[in-house]
Parts: sequence; C-alpha cells; structure tokens
Amino acid sequence: MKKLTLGLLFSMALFAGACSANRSASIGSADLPVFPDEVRAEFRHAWGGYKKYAWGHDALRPISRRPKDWYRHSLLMTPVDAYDTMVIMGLTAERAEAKDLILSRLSFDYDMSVQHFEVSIRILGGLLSAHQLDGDPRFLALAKDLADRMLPVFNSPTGMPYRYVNLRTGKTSGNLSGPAEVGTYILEYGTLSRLTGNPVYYEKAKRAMVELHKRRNPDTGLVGGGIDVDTGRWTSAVVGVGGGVDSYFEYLLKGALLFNDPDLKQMWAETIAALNAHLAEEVNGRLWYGRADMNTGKITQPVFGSLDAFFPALLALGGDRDRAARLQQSCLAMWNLHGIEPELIDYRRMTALVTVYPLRPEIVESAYYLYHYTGNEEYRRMGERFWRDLVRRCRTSVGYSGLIDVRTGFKSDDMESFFFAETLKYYFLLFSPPEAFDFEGVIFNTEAHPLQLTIDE
Ligand code: DMJ
Repeated sequence: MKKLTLGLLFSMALFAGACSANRSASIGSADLPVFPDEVRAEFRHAWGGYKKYAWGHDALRPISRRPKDWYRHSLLMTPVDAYDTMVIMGLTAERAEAKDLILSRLSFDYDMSVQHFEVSIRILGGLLSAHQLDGDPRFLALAKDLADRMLPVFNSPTGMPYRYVNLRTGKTSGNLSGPAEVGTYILEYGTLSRLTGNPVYYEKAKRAMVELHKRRNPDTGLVGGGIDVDTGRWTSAVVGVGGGVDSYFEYLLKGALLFNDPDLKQMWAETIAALNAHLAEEVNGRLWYGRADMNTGKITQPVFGSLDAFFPALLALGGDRDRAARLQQSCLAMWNLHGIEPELIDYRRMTALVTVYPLRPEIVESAYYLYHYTGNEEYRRMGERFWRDLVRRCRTSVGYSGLIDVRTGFKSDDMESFFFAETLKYYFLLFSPPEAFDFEGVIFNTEAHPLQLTIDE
C-alpha cells in the first residue's frame, strides 16, 4: 500500500498551557460554563483511583475498589486506552507513569483467547495512536506483535473474521458474528500497513468489509444484524445503527477518508442511502433511526439508544449536517428522559427499555463533531448539561461508575476503559479552544484514538 508523506502537527504540549489558565468552574454550578481543566481534574481523579487500587490490571471497580481483568492475564486496558488522552490533556506525570507501565509490562505472549474486536479497537488502536503522538517505536513494535498474533482470525472461508483468537497459538473460534465485529478493523490494520509498509493488514481488513457489503440485500441495500463467517449466511435480518453494527458503518466512511479508498467511498455512499431510506423515521417532529428488516426495509423495532448516539457525528463527518443536527436534538431528548441516557428507548412511546448507563461517550462525541462543524455554542451548552449530570450521578470517591438503572441512579461498580479513551477525551475537546486540536488532521477510531490522516514515510 502506498505510504503518504507529510507530517502531522500535534502540538498537544500547548494544551497544558492554553487550557489550564486561571479559569475554573466548580462542579455543580449549573450556570457557569465548563472549562477543560475541570475535565482534566476529573480524569486525574479517576486515574488516581486506578493507580491506587488496580495498578497493572485492566480496570478498576470504582465502588468496591478492586481490580478487574478481562482475561487470565491483564492487557493493561485502562493505561493503553487512556494514554493518548493523557497526551492530549497535557498530563505529563501521568503520561510518564503510564508509558513506563505499558513498555515494561505489556505482553501478548499468553495462551489465552481474546475478543478480536475489543482488543483491536482498544489496544491496537491505543498503541498506534500512542506511537503517532509520542514517536516511541516501542509502541509500534507492540502494535505489530499484537496484530500478527491476531491475523489468523481472517482465515475463514469467507475472509470475514472469527470473533476470538488465542494470542499464543493463533487458534480461532466464534463463527457467529455481526457487522461491527466483521468490519471494524480497517483504520487500525490500515494504519499498521502504512507504518510498516506491509499491505497484508489493510488487505485483510478491507476484504472483510467487501465480503459483508456484497451480501447486502440487493433491493433494500441493507446488511443484516448477524452473520455466520464460515458460510456467509445471515443469522439475523434485523439491522439498526447501534450496538453490533454501528462501527461497521463508521469504518466505511472513516476508512474511505483515511485511505482515500474509492471502493470504500462507493460502499459508504450506497450504505448511507439505504440507511436514510429505510431506517430514518420522523416521530412528533423528531428524527430517529430505528431497526428494520434487511429484506423488506420496514422498521420492525422503533428503538434507539446510547450506542446509536454516535450517528449524528457520523452524519456530520459525511457532510449531512442537517440530519446530524436533528438527530442530536433527539439524543438530547433521550438524555432528558431521566437526566442521563438509558441504553435503549422506544422512541415512539419515549420510554426506557434498557436502563443501564455504562459511562458511554457517543452522545458527547456527536456534540463535539457538531460543535466542530458549526461553531454553534448550543452544542457546548448541551455538553455542559451532559457533563454536570455525569459528574453528579456517576462520580465515586475513587473514580466514576456506570449506572445499573438511570431511573434510580443505582451504581454498577464498573469503570470501562473507554471512559478514559473516549468519554473524558471528547468532553475535554468539546470544552477546549477548537484551534488547540487538529481535528481535520486525524480520523478517530471507534475508541476515540486519533490516527493521523497523513504520515511521514
Ligand atoms: C466503545 O468501545 C466503542 O466506541 C465501540 O465502537 C462501541 N461503543 C463503546 C463505548 O460505548
């Protein structure tokens, strides 16, 4: 694959100075704007809890103050996911200790089976952006080692990846998958191809997307919600823009932009037309995207949720600012139902169906994209509202906790690594001076790890 030249200027060091001026607003004062130092302080608070009670583990349980690991051996989910946010926030001391931990302890040589999707978006994406922001080649070496160990997932009869892979033996499993777990690799694997000069990573990730796209229904243009990667048969005909599918759509557009790939551009154009034709629905003057049957194109489930809330950002990135703005208003209405968003609502009845809130970032991600493109302060005010509710309802004495039920506020004892990678990063960027971050110079992976649009050879 062709490598592009041109350097990308990340002047994140400027951030620390530019953003930590003597402006601060106390948490809870609803009439004062939020400044980025407040978000940075909350990042420090949560990182402090991780450091004290879960150092070297994947995550902290923020109520019981115990560590949590996904597998038998820690993959340092939190430090790797958090690292580029520290760089962006100008957290020098935290960055140094996280880097030391990652470079001295992170290993993939374990006889254990891991979920390819989660490890790709969090660890592979985190290591690649760490390398690009920091310049240390050891991050890249770790990324390459990980990708090489995971590559066997693509050795299915269709080229669409299996869900799990043993990091030492390369043994794969999990043939029943879905669009997100099939088609969310081109940004990370493609960046690795650029950085190593080896096209194999890009080719395998792209083939998976092409295989998925070509199995769409020829009349509706819709893919399904579940697929068997051995046979290529759909296992679920129901498709929406949320969980299980979401980031496949995201990577069609972002892959097209990051690699200037005409095939992906075409696939994105066909896909977004189908989604707008069949999934978009007006209810009481609000725009929503429901779940439809891929074969009939009819909406079968009028539901939308916190994962779907990334879609305004994607619409905005694709140039459809009008639908993006309208959908973001619907997301705000969803948030306002209970003063924090439920995982899933019935948008025709405006009632919560799934009531958890696991500290998700998508709604603030969309506020940030819309603010970037429009400069409309309304999106910052919206973000302030989200931020105040998040702090008020999810903060614990050692970090932040998801909610089991947004109606009662009962906490879940979980602080996912994406809270550091995405949620806090997008709040920080939304409240920072726009010129402090080169938004147009990067493409964020689905875990908010910024990947450079153009790189030096
Ligand atoms: C993240 O891990 C990624 O954004 C993924 O694509 C789906 N959403 C979670 C956070 O909500």
